[in-house]
Amino acid sequence: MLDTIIKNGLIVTESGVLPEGQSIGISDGKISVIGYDIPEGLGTEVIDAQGAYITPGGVDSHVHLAQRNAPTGDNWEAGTRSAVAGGTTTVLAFASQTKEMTSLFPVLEDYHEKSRGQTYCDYGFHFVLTNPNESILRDELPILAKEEGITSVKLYMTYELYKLSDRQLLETMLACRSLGLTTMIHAENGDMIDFLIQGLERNENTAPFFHAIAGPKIAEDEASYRAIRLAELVDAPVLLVHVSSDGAMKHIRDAQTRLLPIHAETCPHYLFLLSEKLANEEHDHFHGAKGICSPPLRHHPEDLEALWRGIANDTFTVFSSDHAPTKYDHPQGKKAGIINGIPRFSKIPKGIPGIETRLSLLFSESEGCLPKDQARLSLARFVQLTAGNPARLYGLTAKGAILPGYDADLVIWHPKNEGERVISQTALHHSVDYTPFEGMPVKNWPRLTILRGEIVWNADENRVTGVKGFGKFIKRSTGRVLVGKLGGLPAGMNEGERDLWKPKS
Ligand code: DUC
Ligand code: ZN
Ligand code: ZN
Ligand code: ZN
Repeated sequence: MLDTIIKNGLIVTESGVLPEGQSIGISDGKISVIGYDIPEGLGTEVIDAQGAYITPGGVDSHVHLAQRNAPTGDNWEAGTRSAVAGGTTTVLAFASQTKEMTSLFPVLEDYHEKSRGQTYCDYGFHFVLTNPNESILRDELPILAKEEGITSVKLYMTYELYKLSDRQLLETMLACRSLGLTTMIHAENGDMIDFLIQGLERNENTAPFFHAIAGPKIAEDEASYRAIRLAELVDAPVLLVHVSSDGAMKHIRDAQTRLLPIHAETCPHYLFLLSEKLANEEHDHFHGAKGICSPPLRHHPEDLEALWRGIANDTFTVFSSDHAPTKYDHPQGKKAGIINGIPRFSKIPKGIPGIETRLSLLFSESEGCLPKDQARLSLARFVQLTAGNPARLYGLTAKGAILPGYDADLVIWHPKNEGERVISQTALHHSVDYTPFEGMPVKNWPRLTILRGEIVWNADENRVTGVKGFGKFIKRSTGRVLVGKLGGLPAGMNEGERDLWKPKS
């Protein structure tokens, strides 16, 4: 017997909207049937979607929760509460190694301890590797992948405490490639940025706005190009995270045209916000700290337009929030960047909240809210970017699609025009004290968020109806390469030349 039937909805898949009149039948938390005239049992709960769109629960594959370097940020409870209130049912967050840790297992235990029993949505971890020593690459990663369900890592090319050399990037990418892991890369040239910070500070240009000058597009372009060529040498699939520049996008596009397995992510702030946010306006100029993220917000409307083209033309594989919240009005939050009464942009924690607003912002620009000729993307592309692709790329095999056998993770939107609202901090569910999207109108908002068949957010009641602890840790499979293909030869190498240097397995 079915536990739940959802009727009168327009079901959206990656191939488009299914013909009208079909229902979704759910049993034991899974989608068991999709079709016309599904019979109800005696105890079947019926949900009326009221003619609105139904999309897969959002998969947000880039969020920062309970991070040691963000003491005022969201813990798992607040972050995942905010996630479900915005239609996201699965998040992937970062378990970060610090340089002095020579094994990843204590880090893993620490992240499990902090999250266990604390979440409103399902979740998994990526590992940030800052010290990828031989035993981690050779002995630990295989165990993490096969037994612990951690099938992706993030590597940094900037920040003293995080960045890896090109040599370390190559060795890590190669190890990950042989295990089928996805390598995420934060591509900014750390030396360029440090050099600029030093020069700006020497000239007393230390207000928040100068953060955007210290992280110019050229620093992202250069590192993105380098990351791509490094990946090409070792034939590794990678994903460039939080891409914000048209130059980086062009390198990615060129690589994709050459059928290299180069994936890319962008985030809401790079589509909607400009560096003028940092110059601020409101009452004192330190408010610009609210818009500090890395890479920085860009200067011109054309920068936003370029990224929207990447959304439309498939350059981007996933659309994530990069939810990296830090309280504004707190001495360990953004205000840690005021030193002896003087704002110092380089000391302001980097990152902005956005887990709850991600889906609505993008949905508002889609054919779900706008006529075809005004929309930035189709509904199918919306589903692909926010759920289908991140689920496949990161090995979430039961997530990201409305198909029989998949988890019944769904968003039921408001029927036309009934979901409009203006984004406001007062309505959000994170624990930080602002949203950088304050005052922005959205055309729709999730009316119901459903996780494994349970309603966890109900906008009609204006409350999170899920319970803390219902979210489960997901052991992921290895992900799929979604762009290009493996097995290509690096430019300039002949068949067989790779055998001369490749480790024998
Ligand atoms: N990288 C992220 O992924 N998020 C916030 C800041 C950063 O450098
Ligand atoms: Zn990053
Ligand atoms: Zn103020
Ligand atoms: Zn991030």
